[in-house]
Amino acid sequence: MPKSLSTFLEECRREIPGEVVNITKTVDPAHYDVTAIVKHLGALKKFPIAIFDKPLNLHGQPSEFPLVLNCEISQRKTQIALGMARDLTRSEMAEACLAREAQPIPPMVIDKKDAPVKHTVKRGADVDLFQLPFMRHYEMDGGPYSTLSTITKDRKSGIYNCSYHRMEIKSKNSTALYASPRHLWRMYLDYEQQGLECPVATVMGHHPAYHIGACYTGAFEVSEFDIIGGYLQEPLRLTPSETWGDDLLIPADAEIVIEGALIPGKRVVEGPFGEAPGYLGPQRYVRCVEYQVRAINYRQGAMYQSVITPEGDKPWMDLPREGAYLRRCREAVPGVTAVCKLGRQANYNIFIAMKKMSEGDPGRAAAAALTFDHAKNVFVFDDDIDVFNPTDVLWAIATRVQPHLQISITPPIFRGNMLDPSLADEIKTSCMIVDATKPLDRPFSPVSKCPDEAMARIKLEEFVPGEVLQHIPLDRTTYWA
Ligand SMILES: Cc1cc2nc3c(=O)[nH]c(=O)nc-3n(C[C@H](O)[C@H](O)[C@H](O)COP(=O)(O)O)c2cc1C
Ligand SMILES: [Mn+2]
Repeated sequence: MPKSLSTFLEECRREIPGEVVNITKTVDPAHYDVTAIVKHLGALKKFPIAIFDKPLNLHGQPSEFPLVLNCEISQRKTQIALGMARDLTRSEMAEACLAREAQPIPPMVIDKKDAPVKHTVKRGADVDLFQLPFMRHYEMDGGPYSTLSTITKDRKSGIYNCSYHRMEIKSKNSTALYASPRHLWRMYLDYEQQGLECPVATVMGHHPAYHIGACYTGAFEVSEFDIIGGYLQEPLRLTPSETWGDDLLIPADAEIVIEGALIPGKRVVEGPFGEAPGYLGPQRYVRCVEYQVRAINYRQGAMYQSVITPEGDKPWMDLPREGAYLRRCREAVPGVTAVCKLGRQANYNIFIAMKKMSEGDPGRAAAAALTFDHAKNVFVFDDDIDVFNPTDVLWAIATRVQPHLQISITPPIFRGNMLDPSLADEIKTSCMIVDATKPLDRPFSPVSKCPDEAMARIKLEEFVPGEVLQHIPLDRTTYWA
């Protein structure tokens, strides 16, 4: 059976039954009920897949579409989503993502009559986005938003692109889509310069491997449906759209796909919007385009998916990017063993671990990180430091760094991220490199430890019997909650 959100949920119900929770009480996603529930759960460090069976739609009436959140969160769920063994470490998972990208699988086209997403098709005057359970995510959001992956196609080469874009729901058949100056924007401009509408579709629910694959950031010329096939480990099934027929294919096994056109020569004000870095992003009209929705396709029993999570949006969707950093840093310095880029603490911060073979290696790896994505502060550690553990990271910064020797600050010459509220310039940023590795060229105190011989010789259970041990409570003191 082709992979879909339902096949993923079934697998999770089997593998991690405690982590799939149906919430049967009515909720109003457009008035923060869902945000509050997800935040309350997050405060308890609980991140179950939450299926809201009875959300209200934007008419304030019961929606026919359940709302599903938190599929792309936690290591175990990501392993299930990507069909990876449960004993893989996070670095191994990031590397496995790179391997998938290196082995893309081309999509296959199926007839509309065989496509589950064509079970119901609403066109023209029947299009009503207000029937969907869209969320207002954060206080002061300009309206209900959806932040799922959007499909466009290059006019000249026919290459498909998938990228995420915030879109504010403006009316029953229009949204305002915001695009950074990347691939979708380049494709849109090419249509706009010809005075043409840009064909577009947005996938509002699919197997999480689709969502993770759609985060791929690579060369313009790469067909991202092939990359998504690599992540799914099967050909992505596509079918013609209503608006553009064979000229714009849409995923046949998605839950809901909206489609239509990005209008040339028009900009729409949207925002503010609570953005992924954890701050309210500004209202904009630059690169905010009108998205006219001309058809909605959905499968029988379709579910609508949202990707907001309680600890910053999309943590595990960044896994492919963590892999991309690992590859780049390792190309610069072969001794690099791990890179942490995923999680709220690692947004604009990059943590690199390495077996340092020469002085200068940390600077080289840090420079490789700074030429990619949105790296701003790069911290480099020896490989005994677990870069995914904030206590380890801060211990090394405290004890292995002489600030006047090991901290370098660049002039503000790098392109930063417009969502970084600390920017003092419109887009440019300074960067910092903290070399927290031990020096090779002068003596350095060894880390104190119990001799390996003693650890192996002394068996704890011979001194503290199991029945005593099991009654000693776990110390729940946490410094980093
Ligand atoms: C949940 C989520 C929301 C995002 N929102 C936006 C957005 O509003 N605008 C934007 O330009 N990029 C946004 N991004 C980032 C890009 O869409 C993403 O990096 C994309 O996959 C890059 O595609 P491209 O390299 O093909 O342009 C978002 C990413 C995610 C995961
Ligand atoms: Mn792209």
